[in-house]
Amino acid sequence: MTLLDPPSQKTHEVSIRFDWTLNEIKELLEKPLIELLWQAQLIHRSVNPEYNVQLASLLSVKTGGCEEDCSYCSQSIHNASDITDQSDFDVRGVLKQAKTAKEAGADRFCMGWAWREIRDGKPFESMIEMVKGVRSLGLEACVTGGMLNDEQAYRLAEAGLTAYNHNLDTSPEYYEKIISTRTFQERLETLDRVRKAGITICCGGIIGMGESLKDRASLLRVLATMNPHPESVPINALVPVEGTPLEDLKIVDSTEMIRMVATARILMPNSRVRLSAGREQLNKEAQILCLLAGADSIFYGDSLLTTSNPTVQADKELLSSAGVSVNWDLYE
Ligand code: SAM
Ligand code: DTB
Ligand code: SF4
Repeated sequence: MTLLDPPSQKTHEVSIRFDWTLNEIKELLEKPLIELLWQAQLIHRSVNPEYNVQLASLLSVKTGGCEEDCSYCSQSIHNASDITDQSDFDVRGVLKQAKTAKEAGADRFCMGWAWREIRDGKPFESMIEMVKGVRSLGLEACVTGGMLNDEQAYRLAEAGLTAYNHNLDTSPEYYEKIISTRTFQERLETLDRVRKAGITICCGGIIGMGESLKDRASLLRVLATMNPHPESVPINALVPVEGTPLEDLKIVDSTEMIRMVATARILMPNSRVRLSAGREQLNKEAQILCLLAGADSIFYGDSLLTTSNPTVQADKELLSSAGVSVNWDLYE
């Protein structure tokens, strides 16, 4: 081997564990950054040698008017944010947007519904048709719509839903400081129903809501002791929205996002770690460090649900300057 040869693709033996302790996770989060990055990279490079990044597009199908009181959220009726309630259960319109997202390069299409729980009837029937339609375009389909019951989970599975997004958001200990209208346990019960129906789980959280490092470790412990691990783990940085109780919180330091992503990669080697809300607050270099440390997916498209996201053009430049692998040929 010469110095010009590419490094070996398999650099590290990766073991999958479900018995992580709070102290072990805290120690990871507290490591000198350079050490943590190295440990995460060894694993990331081994499980994702081409640094493949999945592009997920996000659409808000039902916006605002939600009964939950999540203190970070612009869509809660308890908050004074400037969001107009809007629902568009027009299946054809949504599928048109999914097709456009696919043409722009996305391979997962996520649909958001600002609900405490999924409602049966016309909206649910349209959700089912949307899922079928997105799948028939050859895209992965993801829905996030609050709590659901067994039957709804089975019907979504039958329609071909790839993943259900249901975040735990923060630690069990800090949870009631952020949300009072539902419990952490209720969140876990929905995740259990999703798993039993055979749908993959997309579950992660938010940092920058005033939680401690121990809370971050505790959230990660709940995720990393699930067996199997959630297939997808979105890591969001709080986007402080005017009119919400968290509007005045300071934007989280970029190294905290890098630490969270790296630790999630170490704990859950085979999960997709999705660099989610708050990317506009990270500069190019910080995002590249996240991609290096373990992020293998981003939300791609000019907006998230009610807030903005880096532009498609900026992301194309970012991904190509990082040199990660995205199958652009499929789309251009
Ligand atoms: N109502 C559903 C639910 O809560 O599961 C689905 C929509 S909800 C907006 C999806 C996720 O977006 C939340 O669980 C939260 O993690 C994230 N989120 C919402 N507002 C955010 C904000 N201002 N900053 C960062 N993440 C946010
Ligand atoms: C997730 O964890 N983040 C996405 C997706 N899952 C649904 C949503 C981010 C929302 C950010 C705030 C907004 O745009 O309203
Ligand atoms: Fe409703 Fe979801 Fe927003 Fe909470 S995060 S207020 S459940 S839309």
